[in-house]
Amino acid sequence: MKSCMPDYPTGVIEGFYGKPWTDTERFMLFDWLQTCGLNTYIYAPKDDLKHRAAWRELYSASESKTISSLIRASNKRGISFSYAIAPGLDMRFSADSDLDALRNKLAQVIKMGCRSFALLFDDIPARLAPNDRKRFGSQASAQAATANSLCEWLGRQAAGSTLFFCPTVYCGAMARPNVSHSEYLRELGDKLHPAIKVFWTGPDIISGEIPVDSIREFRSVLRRRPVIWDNLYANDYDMRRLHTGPYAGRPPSLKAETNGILLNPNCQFHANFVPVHSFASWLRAPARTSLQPARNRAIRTWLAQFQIRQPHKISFKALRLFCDFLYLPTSPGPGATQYLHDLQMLLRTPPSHWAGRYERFQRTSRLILTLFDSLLHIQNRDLLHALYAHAWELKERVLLVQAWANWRKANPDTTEKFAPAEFSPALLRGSTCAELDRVIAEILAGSQ
Ligand code: GDL
Repeated sequence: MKSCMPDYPTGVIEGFYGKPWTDTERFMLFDWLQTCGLNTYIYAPKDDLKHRAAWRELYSASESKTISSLIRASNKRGISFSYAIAPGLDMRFSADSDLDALRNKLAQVIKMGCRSFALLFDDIPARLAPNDRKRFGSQASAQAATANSLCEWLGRQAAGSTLFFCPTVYCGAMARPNVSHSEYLRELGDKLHPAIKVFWTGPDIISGEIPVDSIREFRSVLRRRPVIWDNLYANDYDMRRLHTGPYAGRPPSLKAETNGILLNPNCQFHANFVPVHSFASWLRAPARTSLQPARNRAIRTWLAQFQIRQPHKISFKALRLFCDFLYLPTSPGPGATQYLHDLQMLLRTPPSHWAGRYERFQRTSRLILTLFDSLLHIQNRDLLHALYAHAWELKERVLLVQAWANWRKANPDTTEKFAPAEFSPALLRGSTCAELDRVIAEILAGSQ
Protein backbone atom coordinates (compact mmCIF):
# COMPACT_ATOMS: atom_id res chain seq x y z
CA MET A 1 0.00 0.00 0.00
CA LYS A 2 1.24 3.46 -0.88
CA SER A 3 2.24 5.68 2.02
CA CYS A 4 -0.37 8.30 2.89
CA MET A 5 2.30 10.90 3.55
CA PRO A 6 3.31 13.14 0.62
CA ASP A 7 6.77 12.30 -0.78
CA TYR A 8 8.00 15.71 0.28
CA PRO A 9 5.90 17.10 3.17
CA THR A 10 5.49 20.87 3.10
CA GLY A 11 3.19 22.92 5.26
CA VAL A 12 2.68 23.75 8.90
CA ILE A 13 3.37 22.09 12.22
CA GLU A 14 1.28 23.59 15.01
CA GLY A 15 4.09 22.90 17.44
CA PHE A 16 4.34 25.98 19.62
CA TYR A 17 3.81 26.64 23.34
CA GLY A 18 0.79 28.62 24.46
CA LYS A 19 -2.83 28.71 23.42
CA PRO A 20 -3.48 26.22 20.62
CA TRP A 21 -5.28 27.45 17.52
CA THR A 22 -9.05 27.08 17.41
CA ASP A 23 -10.65 24.56 15.11
CA THR A 24 -12.06 27.35 12.98
CA GLU A 25 -8.51 28.64 12.53
CA ARG A 26 -7.30 25.17 11.60
CA PHE A 27 -10.04 24.82 8.98
CA MET A 28 -8.93 28.16 7.57
CA LEU A 29 -5.33 26.97 7.59
CA PHE A 30 -6.28 23.94 5.49
CA ASP A 31 -7.78 26.33 2.94
CA TRP A 32 -4.59 28.39 2.88
CA LEU A 33 -2.45 25.29 2.50
CA GLN A 34 -4.60 23.97 -0.32
CA THR A 35 -4.62 27.31 -2.14
CA CYS A 36 -0.84 27.57 -1.83
CA GLY A 37 -0.14 24.01 -2.96
CA LEU A 38 1.21 22.88 0.43
CA ASN A 39 0.38 19.36 1.54
CA THR A 40 0.87 18.71 5.27
CA TYR A 41 -0.43 19.78 8.67
CA ILE A 42 0.96 18.32 11.87
CA TYR A 43 -1.10 18.60 15.03
CA ALA A 44 1.38 19.15 17.87
CA PRO A 45 0.20 22.01 20.11
CA LYS A 46 2.45 21.79 23.16
CA ASP A 47 -0.38 22.91 25.41
CA ASP A 48 -3.06 20.50 24.30
CA LEU A 49 -2.94 18.66 27.62
CA LYS A 50 -3.42 15.27 25.99
CA HIS A 51 -0.68 15.81 23.43
CA ARG A 52 2.07 16.20 26.02
CA ALA A 53 1.57 16.73 29.77
CA ALA A 54 -1.24 14.13 30.03
CA TRP A 55 -0.32 12.16 26.91
CA ARG A 56 -1.62 8.84 28.31
CA GLU A 57 -5.19 10.12 28.61
CA LEU A 58 -7.58 9.29 25.80
CA TYR A 59 -9.63 12.00 24.18
CA SER A 60 -13.24 12.41 25.31
CA ALA A 61 -16.07 11.70 22.90
CA SER A 62 -16.50 15.36 22.05
CA GLU A 63 -12.74 15.91 21.61
CA SER A 64 -12.61 12.85 19.35
CA LYS A 65 -15.44 14.24 17.28
CA THR A 66 -13.57 17.48 16.77
CA ILE A 67 -10.26 15.84 15.87
CA SER A 68 -12.09 13.50 13.46
CA SER A 69 -13.67 16.47 11.74
CA LEU A 70 -10.25 18.13 11.42
CA ILE A 71 -8.83 14.98 9.86
CA ARG A 72 -11.73 14.77 7.41
CA ALA A 73 -11.50 18.44 6.50
CA SER A 74 -7.79 18.29 5.84
CA ASN A 75 -8.01 15.07 3.82
CA LYS A 76 -10.81 16.55 1.76
CA ARG A 77 -8.47 19.34 0.75
CA GLY A 78 -5.63 16.96 -0.07
CA ILE A 79 -3.69 17.92 3.06
CA SER A 80 -2.07 15.09 4.99
CA PHE A 81 -3.01 15.31 8.69
CA SER A 82 -0.41 14.02 11.16
CA TYR A 83 -1.09 13.55 14.83
CA ALA A 84 1.90 14.11 17.12
CA ILE A 85 2.34 12.82 20.64
CA ALA A 86 5.02 14.01 23.07
CA PRO A 87 5.43 11.50 25.89
CA GLY A 88 8.98 12.43 26.90
CA LEU A 89 8.28 14.44 30.05
CA ASP A 90 7.54 11.34 32.08
CA MET A 91 7.58 8.26 29.88
CA ARG A 92 9.08 5.14 31.45
CA PHE A 93 10.66 3.43 28.46
CA SER A 94 11.12 0.11 30.22
CA ALA A 95 7.48 -0.13 31.36
CA ASP A 96 5.30 -2.13 28.99
CA SER A 97 2.30 -0.25 30.33
CA ASP A 98 3.67 3.01 28.91
CA LEU A 99 4.24 1.50 25.47
CA ASP A 100 0.67 0.20 25.69
CA ALA A 101 -0.55 3.67 26.66
CA LEU A 102 1.17 5.11 23.58
CA ARG A 103 -0.41 2.49 21.34
CA ASN A 104 -3.86 2.95 22.88
CA LYS A 105 -3.66 6.64 22.29
CA LEU A 106 -2.58 6.29 18.68
CA ALA A 107 -5.16 3.53 18.14
CA GLN A 108 -7.80 6.04 19.18
CA VAL A 109 -6.52 8.55 16.62
CA ILE A 110 -6.27 5.84 13.93
CA LYS A 111 -9.98 5.20 14.52
CA MET A 112 -10.58 8.86 13.83
CA GLY A 113 -9.07 8.35 10.37
CA CYS A 114 -5.47 9.45 10.92
CA ARG A 115 -2.64 7.55 9.22
CA SER A 116 0.38 9.73 9.86
CA PHE A 117 1.98 10.25 13.25
CA ALA A 118 4.86 11.96 14.99
CA LEU A 119 6.68 11.01 18.17
CA LEU A 120 8.26 14.06 19.79
CA PHE A 121 11.07 14.09 22.34
CA ASP A 122 11.96 17.79 22.20
CA ASP A 123 12.36 19.92 25.32
CA ILE A 124 12.60 17.13 27.87
CA PRO A 125 15.22 16.36 30.52
CA ALA A 126 18.28 14.74 28.94
CA ARG A 127 18.42 11.91 31.50
CA LEU A 128 16.95 8.44 31.89
CA ALA A 129 15.29 6.86 34.92
CA PRO A 130 17.52 4.16 36.50
CA ASN A 131 15.33 1.28 35.20
CA ASP A 132 15.37 2.67 31.69
CA ARG A 133 19.13 3.12 31.83
CA LYS A 134 19.53 -0.46 32.96
CA ARG A 135 17.42 -1.75 30.11
CA PHE A 136 18.47 0.55 27.25
CA GLY A 137 21.78 2.06 28.31
CA SER A 138 21.14 5.45 26.75
CA GLN A 139 18.40 7.91 25.91
CA ALA A 140 18.98 7.49 22.16
CA SER A 141 18.63 3.74 22.45
CA ALA A 142 15.44 3.99 24.56
CA GLN A 143 13.83 6.49 22.19
CA ALA A 144 14.84 4.55 19.07
CA ALA A 145 13.45 1.29 20.49
CA THR A 146 10.14 3.01 21.27
CA ALA A 147 9.94 4.68 17.85
CA ASN A 148 10.83 1.47 15.99
CA SER A 149 8.32 -0.57 17.91
CA LEU A 150 5.64 2.05 17.30
CA CYS A 151 6.52 2.23 13.60
CA GLU A 152 6.22 -1.51 13.23
CA TRP A 153 2.96 -1.56 15.20
CA LEU A 154 1.52 1.29 13.10
CA GLY A 155 2.35 -0.67 9.94
CA ARG A 156 0.27 -3.56 11.27
CA GLN A 157 -2.64 -1.36 12.35
CA ALA A 158 -2.96 0.77 9.27
CA ALA A 159 -1.14 -0.01 6.04
CA GLY A 160 0.71 2.96 4.58
CA SER A 161 0.96 4.77 7.91
CA THR A 162 4.06 6.85 8.60
CA LEU A 163 6.04 8.20 11.52
CA PHE A 164 7.99 11.41 12.12
CA PHE A 165 10.39 11.62 15.05
CA CYS A 166 11.73 14.66 16.91
CA PRO A 167 14.99 13.99 18.73
CA THR A 168 15.92 15.58 22.06
CA VAL A 169 18.92 17.13 20.31
CA TYR A 170 17.07 18.80 17.46
CA CYS A 171 19.48 21.48 16.26
CA GLY A 172 23.23 21.94 15.78
CA ALA A 173 23.64 24.17 18.83
CA MET A 174 22.34 21.40 21.12
CA ALA A 175 24.74 18.73 19.86
CA ARG A 176 27.68 17.96 22.16
CA PRO A 177 30.45 18.48 21.25
CA ASN A 178 28.98 19.01 17.75
CA VAL A 179 26.68 17.28 15.26
CA SER A 180 29.34 14.98 13.80
CA HIS A 181 30.53 13.79 17.21
CA SER A 182 27.29 13.73 19.15
CA GLU A 183 26.95 10.25 20.65
CA TYR A 184 23.22 10.73 20.98
CA LEU A 185 22.72 11.60 17.30
CA ARG A 186 25.07 8.86 16.07
CA GLU A 187 23.27 6.23 18.05
CA LEU A 188 19.90 7.44 16.78
CA GLY A 189 21.26 7.34 13.23
CA ASP A 190 22.39 3.75 13.77
CA LYS A 191 19.28 2.48 15.50
CA LEU A 192 16.29 4.38 14.17
CA HIS A 193 14.38 2.50 11.45
CA PRO A 194 15.25 4.04 8.05
CA ALA A 195 11.57 4.72 7.27
CA ILE A 196 11.23 7.09 10.23
CA LYS A 197 11.54 10.74 9.26
CA VAL A 198 13.58 12.90 11.63
CA PHE A 199 12.88 16.57 12.42
CA TRP A 200 15.67 19.14 12.63
CA THR A 201 15.41 22.89 13.23
CA GLY A 202 18.78 23.73 11.61
CA PRO A 203 21.92 25.08 13.27
CA ASP A 204 19.83 26.71 16.01
CA ILE A 205 16.40 26.41 17.57
CA ILE A 206 15.51 29.58 15.70
CA SER A 207 17.76 29.36 12.66
CA GLY A 208 18.29 32.70 10.90
CA GLU A 209 20.04 30.69 8.20
CA ILE A 210 20.10 27.02 7.33
CA PRO A 211 23.24 26.36 5.27
CA VAL A 212 23.34 23.28 3.09
CA ASP A 213 26.59 22.10 4.72
CA SER A 214 24.86 21.87 8.08
CA ILE A 215 22.23 19.61 6.52
CA ARG A 216 24.85 17.38 4.94
CA GLU A 217 26.49 17.00 8.33
CA PHE A 218 23.13 15.96 9.80
CA ARG A 219 22.65 13.48 6.98
CA SER A 220 25.99 11.80 7.46
CA VAL A 221 25.22 11.20 11.14
CA LEU A 222 21.48 10.47 11.04
CA ARG A 223 21.72 8.52 7.77
CA ARG A 224 18.77 10.25 6.21
CA ARG A 225 17.78 13.70 5.10
CA PRO A 226 16.00 15.74 7.80
CA VAL A 227 12.51 17.12 7.67
CA ILE A 228 13.02 20.75 8.62
CA TRP A 229 10.90 21.90 11.57
CA ASP A 230 11.32 25.56 10.79
CA ASN A 231 10.99 27.97 13.71
CA LEU A 232 11.81 31.04 11.60
CA TYR A 233 8.40 32.62 12.28
CA ALA A 234 7.77 31.15 15.76
CA ASN A 235 7.13 33.74 18.46
CA ASP A 236 6.17 31.68 21.51
CA TYR A 237 9.60 32.35 23.06
CA ASP A 238 8.99 36.11 23.07
CA MET A 239 5.44 37.31 22.77
CA ARG A 240 6.53 40.85 21.94
CA ARG A 241 7.54 39.56 18.54
CA LEU A 242 5.46 38.78 15.51
CA HIS A 243 7.06 37.61 12.29
CA THR A 244 5.67 38.52 8.90
CA GLY A 245 8.85 38.77 6.83
CA PRO A 246 9.85 36.80 3.73
CA TYR A 247 10.99 33.19 3.91
CA ALA A 248 14.66 34.16 4.06
CA GLY A 249 18.00 32.62 5.01
CA ARG A 250 17.30 29.31 3.28
CA PRO A 251 19.35 28.57 0.15
CA PRO A 252 17.48 27.37 -2.96
CA SER A 253 19.21 23.99 -2.69
CA LEU A 254 17.76 23.32 0.78
CA LYS A 255 14.78 21.65 -0.82
CA ALA A 256 16.90 19.04 -2.58
CA GLU A 257 18.87 18.34 0.60
CA THR A 258 15.90 17.70 2.86
CA ASN A 259 12.94 15.35 3.19
CA GLY A 260 10.39 18.09 3.76
CA ILE A 261 9.93 21.51 5.38
CA LEU A 262 7.26 22.49 7.89
CA LEU A 263 6.76 25.91 9.46
CA ASN A 264 6.08 26.18 13.17
CA PRO A 265 4.84 29.77 12.97
CA ASN A 266 3.41 32.63 15.06
CA CYS A 267 0.99 31.67 17.83
CA GLN A 268 -1.45 34.28 16.50
CA PHE A 269 -2.99 32.29 13.69
CA HIS A 270 -4.03 35.22 11.48
CA ALA A 271 -0.53 36.69 11.53
CA ASN A 272 0.66 33.69 9.51
CA PHE A 273 -0.89 34.56 6.18
CA VAL A 274 2.25 36.21 4.78
CA PRO A 275 4.64 33.58 6.25
CA VAL A 276 2.67 30.66 4.79
CA HIS A 277 2.25 32.31 1.39
CA SER A 278 5.89 33.49 1.20
CA PHE A 279 7.07 30.01 2.11
CA ALA A 280 4.87 28.47 -0.59
CA SER A 281 6.30 30.87 -3.20
CA TRP A 282 9.83 30.00 -2.08
CA LEU A 283 9.05 26.31 -2.54
CA ARG A 284 7.79 26.92 -6.05
CA ALA A 285 10.82 29.03 -7.01
CA PRO A 286 13.37 28.90 -4.23
CA ALA A 287 15.53 31.70 -5.59
CA ARG A 288 16.91 34.47 -3.49
CA THR A 289 15.86 37.15 -5.97
CA SER A 290 12.19 36.36 -5.64
CA LEU A 291 11.91 36.92 -1.87
CA GLN A 292 10.56 40.49 -1.79
CA PRO A 293 8.23 40.24 -4.82
CA ALA A 294 6.76 37.05 -3.35
CA ARG A 295 6.27 38.75 -0.01
CA ASN A 296 4.70 41.79 -1.69
CA ARG A 297 2.27 39.51 -3.50
CA ALA A 298 1.40 37.81 -0.21
CA ILE A 299 0.81 41.17 1.51
CA ARG A 300 -1.40 42.33 -1.39
CA THR A 301 -3.51 39.17 -1.13
CA TRP A 302 -3.67 39.53 2.65
CA LEU A 303 -4.88 43.12 2.27
CA ALA A 304 -8.15 41.80 0.83
CA GLN A 305 -8.95 40.38 4.27
CA PHE A 306 -8.67 43.81 5.87
CA GLN A 307 -12.20 44.91 5.07
CA ILE A 308 -12.64 48.15 6.90
CA ARG A 309 -15.67 50.26 7.63
CA GLN A 310 -15.75 53.41 5.49
CA PRO A 311 -14.29 56.02 5.45
CA HIS A 312 -11.24 54.25 6.87
CA LYS A 313 -8.95 52.24 4.68
CA ILE A 314 -5.58 50.52 4.74
CA SER A 315 -3.19 50.89 1.83
CA PHE A 316 -0.74 48.30 0.62
CA LYS A 317 2.07 50.69 1.55
CA ALA A 318 0.84 50.97 5.15
CA LEU A 319 0.38 47.24 5.60
CA ARG A 320 3.80 46.49 4.13
CA LEU A 321 5.37 49.05 6.46
CA PHE A 322 3.61 47.45 9.44
CA CYS A 323 4.97 44.05 8.31
CA ASP A 324 8.43 45.62 8.05
CA PHE A 325 8.22 46.43 11.75
CA LEU A 326 7.21 42.83 12.47
CA TYR A 327 9.64 41.11 10.18
CA LEU A 328 12.08 38.33 11.05
CA PRO A 329 13.71 37.24 14.32
CA THR A 330 17.09 38.77 13.57
CA SER A 331 16.25 41.83 11.52
CA PRO A 332 13.60 44.47 10.90
CA GLY A 333 12.32 44.92 7.35
CA PRO A 334 13.46 47.74 5.00
CA GLY A 335 10.86 50.34 6.07
CA ALA A 336 11.52 49.78 9.78
CA THR A 337 15.30 49.87 9.25
CA GLN A 338 15.01 53.22 7.52
CA TYR A 339 12.76 54.57 10.29
CA LEU A 340 15.26 53.52 12.96
CA HIS A 341 18.15 55.08 11.02
CA ASP A 342 16.23 58.31 10.59
CA LEU A 343 15.44 58.44 14.29
CA GLN A 344 19.09 57.78 15.21
CA MET A 345 20.14 60.59 12.91
CA LEU A 346 17.62 62.99 14.51
CA LEU A 347 18.92 61.98 17.91
CA ARG A 348 22.58 62.54 17.10
CA THR A 349 22.43 65.77 15.13
CA PRO A 350 21.01 69.24 15.83
CA PRO A 351 17.68 70.11 14.16
CA SER A 352 19.47 72.48 11.79
CA HIS A 353 21.02 69.37 10.13
CA TRP A 354 17.84 67.36 9.84
CA ALA A 355 16.95 68.46 6.30
CA GLY A 356 14.59 65.89 4.67
CA ARG A 357 15.07 63.27 7.37
CA TYR A 358 12.63 64.89 9.75
CA GLU A 359 9.90 65.01 7.08
CA ARG A 360 10.48 61.38 6.11
CA PHE A 361 10.43 60.35 9.77
CA GLN A 362 7.13 62.21 10.21
CA ARG A 363 5.59 60.65 7.08
CA THR A 364 6.42 57.16 8.30
CA SER A 365 5.15 57.96 11.80
CA ARG A 366 1.87 59.23 10.36
CA LEU A 367 1.48 56.14 8.22
CA ILE A 368 1.80 53.92 11.30
CA LEU A 369 -0.56 56.02 13.39
CA THR A 370 -3.20 56.14 10.64
CA LEU A 371 -2.84 52.40 10.14
CA PHE A 372 -3.51 51.83 13.82
CA ASP A 373 -6.66 53.98 13.71
CA SER A 374 -7.91 52.15 10.62
CA LEU A 375 -7.22 48.72 12.10
CA LEU A 376 -9.72 49.49 14.84
CA HIS A 377 -12.46 49.59 12.18
CA ILE A 378 -11.66 46.25 10.64
CA GLN A 379 -14.63 43.89 10.18
CA ASN A 380 -12.69 40.73 10.97
CA ARG A 381 -12.17 41.14 14.71
CA ASP A 382 -10.10 37.94 14.98
CA LEU A 383 -7.62 39.42 12.55
CA LEU A 384 -7.55 42.64 14.56
CA HIS A 385 -7.01 40.78 17.82
CA ALA A 386 -4.14 38.78 16.35
CA LEU A 387 -2.34 42.03 15.60
CA TYR A 388 -3.66 44.24 18.36
CA ALA A 389 -0.96 44.04 21.02
CA HIS A 390 1.79 44.59 18.45
CA ALA A 391 0.00 47.43 16.68
CA TRP A 392 -0.73 49.07 20.03
CA GLU A 393 2.84 48.82 21.26
CA LEU A 394 4.20 50.23 18.02
CA LYS A 395 1.67 53.08 18.02
CA GLU A 396 2.64 54.02 21.59
CA ARG A 397 6.35 54.09 20.72
CA VAL A 398 5.77 56.08 17.55
CA LEU A 399 3.71 58.66 19.46
CA LEU A 400 6.51 59.04 21.96
CA VAL A 401 9.38 59.46 19.49
CA GLN A 402 7.24 61.73 17.35
CA ALA A 403 6.47 63.93 20.35
CA TRP A 404 10.19 64.05 21.12
CA ALA A 405 11.13 64.99 17.54
CA ASN A 406 8.54 67.79 17.50
CA TRP A 407 9.71 69.09 20.87
CA ARG A 408 13.33 68.96 19.81
CA LYS A 409 12.60 70.80 16.56
CA ALA A 410 10.66 73.51 18.39
CA ASN A 411 13.40 73.84 21.06
CA PRO A 412 16.70 73.41 19.21
CA ASP A 413 18.73 75.25 21.84
CA THR A 414 17.11 73.94 24.98
CA THR A 415 19.15 72.34 27.71
CA GLU A 416 16.05 70.92 29.39
CA LYS A 417 15.14 67.27 29.44
CA PHE A 418 12.26 65.98 27.33
CA ALA A 419 9.48 65.32 29.83
CA PRO A 420 6.12 64.81 28.12
CA ALA A 421 3.23 64.95 30.56
CA GLU A 422 1.29 62.11 28.95
CA PHE A 423 4.07 59.49 29.22
CA SER A 424 5.07 57.95 32.49
CA PRO A 425 8.57 56.46 32.35
CA ALA A 426 7.55 53.93 35.00
CA LEU A 427 4.85 52.55 32.72
CA LEU A 428 7.09 52.24 29.70
CA ARG A 429 8.35 48.68 29.69
CA GLY A 430 7.89 48.68 33.43
CA SER A 431 7.21 44.99 34.00
CA THR A 432 9.32 42.81 36.24
CA CYS A 433 10.50 40.92 33.18
CA ALA A 434 11.69 44.19 31.66
CA GLU A 435 13.68 44.80 34.86
CA LEU A 436 15.09 41.31 34.61
CA ASP A 437 16.00 42.00 30.96
CA ARG A 438 18.10 44.95 32.09
CA VAL A 439 19.92 42.80 34.64
CA ILE A 440 20.41 40.04 32.07
CA ALA A 441 21.90 42.57 29.64
CA GLU A 442 24.40 43.50 32.37
CA ILE A 443 25.20 39.85 33.07
CA LEU A 444 25.75 39.20 29.37
CA ALA A 445 27.94 42.27 29.12
CA GLY A 446 30.13 40.63 31.79
CA SER A 447 29.68 43.40 34.33
CA GLN A 448 29.60 41.19 37.46
C1 GDL B 1 11.33 24.72 20.47
C2 GDL B 1 10.20 23.76 20.47
C3 GDL B 1 8.95 24.34 19.83
C4 GDL B 1 8.85 25.84 20.04
C5 GDL B 1 10.06 26.45 19.39
C6 GDL B 1 10.12 27.97 19.43
C7 GDL B 1 11.15 22.47 18.59
C8 GDL B 1 11.49 21.13 18.05
N1 GDL B 1 10.59 22.51 19.82
O1 GDL B 1 12.37 24.41 20.92
O2 GDL B 1 7.85 23.68 20.40
O3 GDL B 1 7.69 26.34 19.47
O4 GDL B 1 11.22 25.98 20.04
O5 GDL B 1 10.11 28.45 20.74
O6 GDL B 1 11.40 23.46 17.95
